Amino acid sequence: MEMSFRWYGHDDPVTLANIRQIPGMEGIVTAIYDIPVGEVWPLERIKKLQADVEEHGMYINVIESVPVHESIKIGRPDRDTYIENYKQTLINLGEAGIPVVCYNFMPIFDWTRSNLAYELPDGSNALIFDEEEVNKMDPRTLSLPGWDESYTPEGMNALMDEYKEVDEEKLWENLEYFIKAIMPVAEKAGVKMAIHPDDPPYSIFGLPRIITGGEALNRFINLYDSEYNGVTLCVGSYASDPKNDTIAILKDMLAKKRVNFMHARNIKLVGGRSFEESAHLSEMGSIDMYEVVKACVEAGFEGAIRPDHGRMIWGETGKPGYGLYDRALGATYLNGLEEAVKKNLAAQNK
Ligand SMILES: [Mn+2]
Repeated sequence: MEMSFRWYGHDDPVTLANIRQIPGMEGIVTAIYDIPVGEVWPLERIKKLQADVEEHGMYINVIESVPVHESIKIGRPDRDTYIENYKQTLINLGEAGIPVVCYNFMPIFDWTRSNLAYELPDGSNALIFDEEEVNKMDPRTLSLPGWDESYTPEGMNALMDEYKEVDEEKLWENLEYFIKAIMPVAEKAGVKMAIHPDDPPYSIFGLPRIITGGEALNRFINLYDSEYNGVTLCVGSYASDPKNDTIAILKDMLAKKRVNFMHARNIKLVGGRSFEESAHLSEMGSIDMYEVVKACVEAGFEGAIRPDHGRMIWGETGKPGYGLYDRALGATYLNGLEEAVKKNLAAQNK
C-alpha cells in the first residue's frame, strides 16, 4: 500500500513540508482547485503541481477529485461538451503520468454533516452527522455547514427543481452514459478511475443517491468491465449506513480487482444512521480497522491508501476534517497495522 495524504494545494495550512515529516508518507492526493468545474485542466498546470510536490520528496499518486459537472449528472443537452472536456482532462493527466483519479456522482452536494466541530468527551472536535438535524435542514436556504457559497439561492432552487426529474434510475442512466464515454479514454491514457461513494450513502434532501453499498457497486463495475473502472473504497462512508457490511464490500471489490484507491476513516454509529467521525483506532469507532488493513494486505492491494477525515486536536484550526495532527496519527496507526498484518502473514506462511 502507498501511504498517502490529502493536500489542498498552496492555500492549505498543512504544508508539503509538514506532510513529508509523517513517517512512511509516499503519496500526495490533491487537485487543481481554481479551475471551474467542467473546464479542461491544462497539461502545464498539472505538471507544475507535480513539480511542487516532487520538490518535497513525494509524488502525486491520486487526483481527488476531477469533479463531474451537474449537466452530466442531470443529463442536460449540453452534457457532451462537458464529457469531452472531462476526457481531455484525463488525457492530460495520463500524459503527466497521474495513475488514479477519484470522483463522485452525488447530485449537488458532496459530503454532508450536521456539525463540523462537535466537541467529543476528550475535548477534541469532530464532524458529526445527526440524522434528525439533517432532516430539518433546508438546502434551499443554503444553511448547511461547510456549504459551497458559490451558489445563489436562486441558482440552488433552480438546480433542486431540475433534479425533481432525475430519480435513481435516471441517475444510473446518466452515470452509465458518462462511464461508457470516458472509460475507453481513461484506459488509453493509463488513468484508473475510482468512484467515491455517496456520503452518507443514502438519499438526503430528496435527491437521488446511487453509490451506496455492495449491490450498487456490483451494478456499477458491470457498467464497464475493466480494472480501470474501479472504486474509492471509503470505509467511513459505507459504514455510515448500518445496513452495509463494509468489510464484506471491501473484500468483494478487492477480489474483483476494482479497488483503485482506499479511504481509511473510522466512524462511530451513535443510534440509527447518526454517527460521529471518531479517531482512526478500531476501539474508538464502529469499523474494525485491523480487518480493513488485513483485507487489503491479503488481497495484495498496492494502491494508494490515505487516512480520511481527522478530528481537530491540540488546538489546531483549519479545514474541518483536514487538519495535520489527527490525520498524521491515523497514518501512523495504519502503518502499524500494515506492519503487524504483514509480519503475521509471513510467520503463518513459514
Ligand atoms: Mn472518503
